Amino acid sequence: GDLSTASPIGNGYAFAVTDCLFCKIAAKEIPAEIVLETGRALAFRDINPQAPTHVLVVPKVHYENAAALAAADDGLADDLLSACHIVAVQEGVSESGYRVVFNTGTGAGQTVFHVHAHVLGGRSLQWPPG
Ligand code: D5M
Repeated sequence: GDLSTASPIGNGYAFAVTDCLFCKIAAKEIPAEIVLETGRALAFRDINPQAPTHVLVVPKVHYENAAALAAADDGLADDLLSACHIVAVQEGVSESGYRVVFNTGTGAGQTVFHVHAHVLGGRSLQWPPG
C-alpha cells in the first residue's frame, strides 16, 4: 500500500492509507453503522448483508489482508478475534452459531484490501460456503 497520509486514528497515531475505504471508515471520514469500537478495532454493519447479522470487524490501522495482519505479530489479530466474539454476543448469535470469515485475495472474493473479518449469523449457514 501507499502509506502516504499521516493521520491520527482512534487511540493512537498510525498511517492511513490513501483512498482506503476502511481507513476512512476507521477515521470516521465516511459514515458506517458502528456496532463496537475497542482500542484497536472497529465493527460496523456490512452495506450488503448476507445474513441477518453481517458485521465487519477491522483493525483501525491498515493491513492488506489476514496474512499481513498475522505477520505483524503484535496481538492485533487476537484483539480482532475477541472483538468478533463480542459482536456475536451483542448481536445475540453466539448461542445459535456464527461464522467468522477472512476473504484473503481476489480468488477468495476479497474486494476491500484492508483486512476485515465478516461476522455472519442469525440464519443457518451452509458448508461448504461456495
Ligand atoms: O468484503 C468487503 C465487504 O465490504 C463487502 O461485503 C461489502 C462491504 N462494504 C463495501 N463498502 C462498504 C461500506 N461503505 N460500508 C460497509 N460495508 C461495505 P470482501 O471480503 O472484501 O469481499
